[in-house]
Amino acid sequence: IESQIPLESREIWKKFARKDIKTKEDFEKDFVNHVETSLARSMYNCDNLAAYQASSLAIRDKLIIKWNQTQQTQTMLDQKRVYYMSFEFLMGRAMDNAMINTGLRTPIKESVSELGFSLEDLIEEEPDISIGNGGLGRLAACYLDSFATLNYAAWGYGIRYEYGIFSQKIVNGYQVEYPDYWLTYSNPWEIVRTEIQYPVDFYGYVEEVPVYEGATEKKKVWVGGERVLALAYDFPVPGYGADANVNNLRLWSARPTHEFDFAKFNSGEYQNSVEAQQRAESITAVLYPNDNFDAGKELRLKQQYFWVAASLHDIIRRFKKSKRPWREFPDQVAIQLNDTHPTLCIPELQRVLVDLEGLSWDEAWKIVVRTVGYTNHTVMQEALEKWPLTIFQKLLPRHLEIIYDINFYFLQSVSKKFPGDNNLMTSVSIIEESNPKQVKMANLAVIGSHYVNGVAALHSDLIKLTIFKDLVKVFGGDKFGNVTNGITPRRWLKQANPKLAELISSKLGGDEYLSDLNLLKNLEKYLEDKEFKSKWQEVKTFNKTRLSKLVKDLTGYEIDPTFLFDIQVKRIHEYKRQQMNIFGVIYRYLQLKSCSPEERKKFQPKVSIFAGKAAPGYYMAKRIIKLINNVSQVLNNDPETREYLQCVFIPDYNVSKAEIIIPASDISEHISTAGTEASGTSNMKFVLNAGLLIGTLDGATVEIAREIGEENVFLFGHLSENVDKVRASHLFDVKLPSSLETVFQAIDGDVFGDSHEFKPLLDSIRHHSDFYIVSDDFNSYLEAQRLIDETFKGDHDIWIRKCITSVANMGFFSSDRAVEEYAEMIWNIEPLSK
Ligand code: NBG
Repeated sequence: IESQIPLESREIWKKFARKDIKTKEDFEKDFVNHVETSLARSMYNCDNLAAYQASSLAIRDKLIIKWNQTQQTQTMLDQKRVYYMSFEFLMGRAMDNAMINTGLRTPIKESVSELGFSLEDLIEEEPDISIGNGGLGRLAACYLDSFATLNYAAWGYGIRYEYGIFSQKIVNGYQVEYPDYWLTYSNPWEIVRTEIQYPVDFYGYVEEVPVYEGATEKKKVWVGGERVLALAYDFPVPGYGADANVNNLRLWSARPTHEFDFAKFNSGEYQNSVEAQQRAESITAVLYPNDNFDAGKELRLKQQYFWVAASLHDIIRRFKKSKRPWREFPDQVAIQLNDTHPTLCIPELQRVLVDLEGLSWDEAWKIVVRTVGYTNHTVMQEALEKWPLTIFQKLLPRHLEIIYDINFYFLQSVSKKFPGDNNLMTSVSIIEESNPKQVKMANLAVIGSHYVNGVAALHSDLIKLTIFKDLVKVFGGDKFGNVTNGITPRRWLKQANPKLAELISSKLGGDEYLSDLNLLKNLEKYLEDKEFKSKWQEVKTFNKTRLSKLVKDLTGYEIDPTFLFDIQVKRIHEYKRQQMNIFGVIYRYLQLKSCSPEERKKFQPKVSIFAGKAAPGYYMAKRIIKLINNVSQVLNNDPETREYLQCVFIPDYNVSKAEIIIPASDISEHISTAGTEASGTSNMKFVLNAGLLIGTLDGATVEIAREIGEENVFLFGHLSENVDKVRASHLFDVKLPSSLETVFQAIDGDVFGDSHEFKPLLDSIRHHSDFYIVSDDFNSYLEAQRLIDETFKGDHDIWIRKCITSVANMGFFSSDRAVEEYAEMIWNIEPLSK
């Protein structure tokens, strides 16, 4: 590696090279140092916040040393690199994870205590890094953990939103949104790279210029109309294990260029000229709070281009250092599109290669396609990104032309292969001839990449039969495949559930299973081990008690850890059917009310726990939250029934709350209309934490049932292949089962507050054709619930065996396995040799 430092000076550098933290003393020294200098505080003036910050800075220093080594190794080996482009990263908290992954948690805990603090308190000081909406953003975070752990040269690229997903408060049962300004106390985990800034242009026009000075032949170039700077912030991502890599997550922040518009400046419009520049920063100000829904706002397209342009600039700069010819670009670079949000990578790379680097169209296009892979995360129409041509034309005029050309050449090849098939042409075209005309980003992503994958087996089959049916005709089925999602056992077992991890380690003789999750299989040997099983139960009770405390703190309700904990936590969405869950709760309540005190005793006591955010503009989802809260109020205050049934809504669901909630479940609900949930990943987290599932055969739940045995999952509901037929059967007239009828009558009768508030919710089922087939699945759902009660109440040993068997067979769902599949099948890379 090149160095500017003269040979004779290097000895000094080496002598004073920063040493790694190895002992408690190393940490304590760094801690005090950071309190006194970085934070300008002292032992007389150090609260928990300062102690958290000093600890983080000390740990971050350690990560940076490894990070530097990793980057040097990667540069030296000069192997292919992967760039994971994700518009969202739901990282959660960093400190606990960094301590666990580096193996320093125990010594640091002791050090912190010697220094006069409690580690648990310090961990609580850290705000979540919540720059994502839900599963898609958390998946990206799990993959980063696996990239580093498995030693891949793989970076994440995203946006450093100043406001993450809003924080949710519940006021009178309604969701109220508050801004999540997570940078209030600065962020000790990021390193601002003031030396890495790239200009990004928007608007302007396309001009024809000579291919070289004086030439008659012309080429098109874009003349941007507004310029902002993209400034890099780096987040070190530590792999698990003492020697693991520390990789990078690079997030871009928008800044003004500080170049005044001199025309304005001189005409006395100084104020306007500066103000326009300051607006630059709004580009990365806020994350759009929609999950699985496309709102099509211009600022969002601006965010997407800003991020894509900066990232590609960075990637290309790194590639150019190796002085290789362009055709080797795909051998050195793999770009993975996490959903269609970064699809502009395709026209932008084509633009750079053709307009700026002078490659021919065909040469460039081959490079683009070989470089890019696309992961699809939804089949739902309302979530597919489409941009009106008018917005595109204004913001990115040259990119639109390039997209037209891509489409032109593509359709030409289609018409050669399928002459006269106009329907096919319309369906595969990148441009939708609607009013207004739109760019279909998913089609562009498929056409411009060499491989397309879905995120669970069922979903990957479905996209081939639905949204990409015609593109499969054109490209053949081999371009489409599956990589089932995974989760990192470091965060979702060791960090979230330390007691269970400890128990497992004690039986498996160490922590190796955390980096080779298939080793969990050995737990099956202990199915007959009474002592093990009773410890297993103790862990569950501990986790349920831990959650009860959180519930008390956040809602004021006291829930009883001996109850069955039935949990549904995820974004609130009609397709995820929280409404069906709450109708089930109401049904149970009405049953309890209608029977004698003696009969009531036969019921399995249960608490239904909900959490999740609704997109601020999603009316129905907000009604569902209100209904849950109203039901909760009635149930928890009813002296006749509350010993048997309670209900709580935990506000402001996020990653750090998930770490407490998930290990406490007996049952969790994954009850989407079959065929709508692409994968789901909390289903994996719940099972790994020794809870059972109630679910439809949807997304990855299908594969979970395959791995752990169908007898260990409470399955119900119509299968995805029948959903269309079922829907069609009640297009005009929905017949409610009497169970649901009873529930609706109670709601209509104001038992849970003013029924007007819930009318739209009920009407969408009884009068508006029940798109999510709640009425059709309801009885089967109740039956599955009945079976759960019976099993839980019965011989508890059977329940525990089910849980142990399930955990033992979860190896497949490690994000390590998922990432290895991407590496082999799509990126063609090997882990770095150390
Ligand atoms: C979501 C799906 C989930 C899936 C995650 C991660 C989008 C567009 N899709 O089912 O709804 O688990 O992606 O793949 O957010």
